[in-house]
Amino acid sequence: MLKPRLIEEKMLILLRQGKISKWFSGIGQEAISVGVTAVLDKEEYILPMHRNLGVFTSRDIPLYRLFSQWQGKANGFTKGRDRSFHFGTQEFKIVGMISHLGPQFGVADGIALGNKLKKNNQVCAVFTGEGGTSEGDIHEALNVASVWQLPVLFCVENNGYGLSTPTREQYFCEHIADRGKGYGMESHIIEGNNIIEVYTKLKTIVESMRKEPRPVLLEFKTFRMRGHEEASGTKYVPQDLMDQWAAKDPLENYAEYLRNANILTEEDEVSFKSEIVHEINENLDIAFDEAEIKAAESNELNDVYKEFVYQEVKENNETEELRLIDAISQGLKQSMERHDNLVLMGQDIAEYGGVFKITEGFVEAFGKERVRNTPICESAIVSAAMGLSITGFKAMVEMQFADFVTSGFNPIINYLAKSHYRWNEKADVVIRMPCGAGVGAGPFHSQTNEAWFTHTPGLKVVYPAFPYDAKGLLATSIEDPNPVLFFEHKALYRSVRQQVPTNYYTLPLGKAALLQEGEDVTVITYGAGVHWALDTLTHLPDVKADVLDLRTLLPLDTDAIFASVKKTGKVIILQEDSLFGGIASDISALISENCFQYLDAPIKRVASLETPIPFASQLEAQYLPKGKFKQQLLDLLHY
Ligand SMILES: Cc1ncc(C[n+]2csc(CCOP(=O)(O)OP(=O)(O)O)c2C)c(N)n1
Repeated sequence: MLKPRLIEEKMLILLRQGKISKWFSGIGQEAISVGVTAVLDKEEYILPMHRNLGVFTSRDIPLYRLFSQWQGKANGFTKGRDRSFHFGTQEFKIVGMISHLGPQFGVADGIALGNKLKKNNQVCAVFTGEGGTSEGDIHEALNVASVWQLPVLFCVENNGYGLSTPTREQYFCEHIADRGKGYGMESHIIEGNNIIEVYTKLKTIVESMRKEPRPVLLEFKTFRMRGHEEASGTKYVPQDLMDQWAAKDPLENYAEYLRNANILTEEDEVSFKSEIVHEINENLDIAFDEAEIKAAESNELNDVYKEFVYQEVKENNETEELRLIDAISQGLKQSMERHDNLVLMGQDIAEYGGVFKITEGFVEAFGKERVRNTPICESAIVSAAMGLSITGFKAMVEMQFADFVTSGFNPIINYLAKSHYRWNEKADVVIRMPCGAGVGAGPFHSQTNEAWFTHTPGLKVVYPAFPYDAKGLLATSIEDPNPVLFFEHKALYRSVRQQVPTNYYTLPLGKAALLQEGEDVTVITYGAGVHWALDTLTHLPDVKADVLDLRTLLPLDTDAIFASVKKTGKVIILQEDSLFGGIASDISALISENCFQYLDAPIKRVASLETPIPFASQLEAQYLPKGKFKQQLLDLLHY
């Protein structure tokens, strides 16, 4: 406890000197971080927040590495890409926070699930403040942990304020621990400023959790003695409250206890302090002497994705006719056979087989541990997939409908997509997205929302149009350790058939398919658009078109696009999504920047109306671009 306290005191001085950028203080809360960490084994994961310096020091991270991290230097943990405690390290089994707080609980669920599947009897601990407990992600994760009986120690540090918001404006029950009952979860209130209580209570709880895996909710009563971060101050905190809690300082009280018990002498105290101060100064010198990070674009770009060397697995000669849905199901099944660390999660995917029946029969083949029904909680499940990946599993999450991904948006964008860039940690997760209109399903079961993800570096986006592609691309998406959004068009599930190899085979991501060749015009499309384009062209036998099925949107096969445009000089891009901000716009911009001199006409984009997707079939048909495509194509050819 003394070490984080002395580090903080030093940091407050450096902050005033402008030598570090920001400081979130845990002064007065050290007993919680230190006590929890002391109870866990070093192999057990801890997921701390912004006031848990004691977790990092108790795991014996060399201090110069922490100091470098805070100064944005290379000896830190993020190559200068993220600040303060926003980092993880597999070496020390710490998974640091993202600013959004809540997803940490779901990630802890995933780590605990990994531990449970490995039957290693490990417990993991995750932290949040009482403010964070108001987030939906937290409620979802607590519920999942309870339903799955995951061995997570959920540590809520109730320190009186969330930024300036007092507890009375944050929640309306007496104790946060009372919520345990609602989740069917054991919970305890712990005097967070008393290291002996923290340690002894936790020791009993953790030992019992290792024997009998289950989640436990802990509310640590404590107080935030300084501002939310240093600059914001504590003017809104009544002085008597400050005084009351100052008298409960965990360090002072423990020191006094040790003195009274004749364990700690004055000389000990002096020598402990000087030893630590010496260690701090020595390590600070190392960090200050370290060179500043040099900016190099290629370094940054190279770390967005984990390197993945595509391994071609060849198809055999035996084929069978499959619908798109069967090909996906078969591909997924063969991936389950190939990767015994692959875990599937989704609503109703177990005995029921999923709403589209893609996983029908999977429970019988692979068991309920690997084919997991989830509660309705997309955020916690996506976060749990991240946690599984951290413990060496592969995870596939089935969105019941792609539309519902909005409820899991935060961890996809902020956790999965950014982890490798931030702290070199892969997110070995595939999210399957049954998407698309044309099935009379209205605004919330029809969207094709790939553009929300193609905009986000760190994600891959795959969007096959045929059974053969879908099977091979799904296999590769699962092999790839990076997070992949895998779009499956519902209207194609049962309407498109193809001869598909029966064995497990892979296809490379980032390669478009030239479906037919012609000199007049290039048609660029994907998903249902491919079928609309091919269908339109069968009615225009005189039009000689290159039809390029993109198959993968991120990475995008710009070589194939440019080669075709350079050949034909005319290009039309057909996308099912509404126009503005869709990928057709970016493809158009890329073509105009790279192939302008080859163009014989303006680039055309054809897309859906700028409205939500309507239900009634006449309205939906008007919304979708299929009807407009033919005329737009003819206009382009006559330009
Ligand atoms: C989703 C989200 N909303 C708002 C914030 C801004 N924010 C960061 S920490 C914080 C207060 C957190 O309070 P609490 O969870 O009680 O933890 P404490 O800071 O008191 O330790 C707020 C509002 C954020 N980081 N993320």
